[in-house]
Amino acid sequence: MRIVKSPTPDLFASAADRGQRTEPLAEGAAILRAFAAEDAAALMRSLREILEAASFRHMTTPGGFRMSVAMTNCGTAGWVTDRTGYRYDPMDPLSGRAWPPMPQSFRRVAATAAVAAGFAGFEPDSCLINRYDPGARLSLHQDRNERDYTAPIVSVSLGIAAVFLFGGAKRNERPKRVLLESGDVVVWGGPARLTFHGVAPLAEDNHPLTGPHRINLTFRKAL
Ligand code: MD3
Ligand code: FE
Repeated sequence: MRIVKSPTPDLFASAADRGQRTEPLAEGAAILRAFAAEDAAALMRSLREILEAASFRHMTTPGGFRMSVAMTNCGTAGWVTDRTGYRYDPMDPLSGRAWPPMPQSFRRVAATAAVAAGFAGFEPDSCLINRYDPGARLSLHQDRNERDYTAPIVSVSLGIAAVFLFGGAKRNERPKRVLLESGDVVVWGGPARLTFHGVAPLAEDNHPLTGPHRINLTFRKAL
């Protein structure tokens, strides 16, 4: 086969041509290794602006427990939990104002990752931003507060690596453990959309981008 050099290789080359490492996890779920590595610093700059309007806070579960993961949101609606339950709320309960808009840098990484994983046309209206401090964890759960399960969820990991727990359709299935490093992107859709998942307690470490923290962005079509 004759190799013809394209004038704009990065824009039109397939993920495989760009050297993208894609690891299938299950039907409908894939890890795009280092997909967001080059965007990581720009994503963190955008995050700092979001935090000026909507800072990280530890929310309370309906059962009354303080979550070890600190959270905030951007976009048309944000995921929140309090004693009354879980929901997507157009208003930040802490400020009484709308959540900050989703930055262009966030939109672009979510849309391009979705395309790379086979989900064209993904337009998230919500981004839940999780901050893990040393020891913070997320127990096995399903994401089921979104209106439409046909849209995928795109997750971007930044900073300290964490062990992601990937379970099955039922809570009692023993989860697979997968290390997610800074810049890794995971896309979940189709038959994997409602799988149980969680994050093991974060190790004490230091990362040039985030210091002692892990940041995770999850892009959702909530409304
Ligand atoms: C698999 N966050 O915010 S992201 C969450 O790393 C959440 O902060 C984790 O679970 C984190 O709800 C994992 C990856 C992820 C997100 C949603 C999923 C995996 C998923 C929904 C269904 C199946
Ligand atoms: Fe989740």
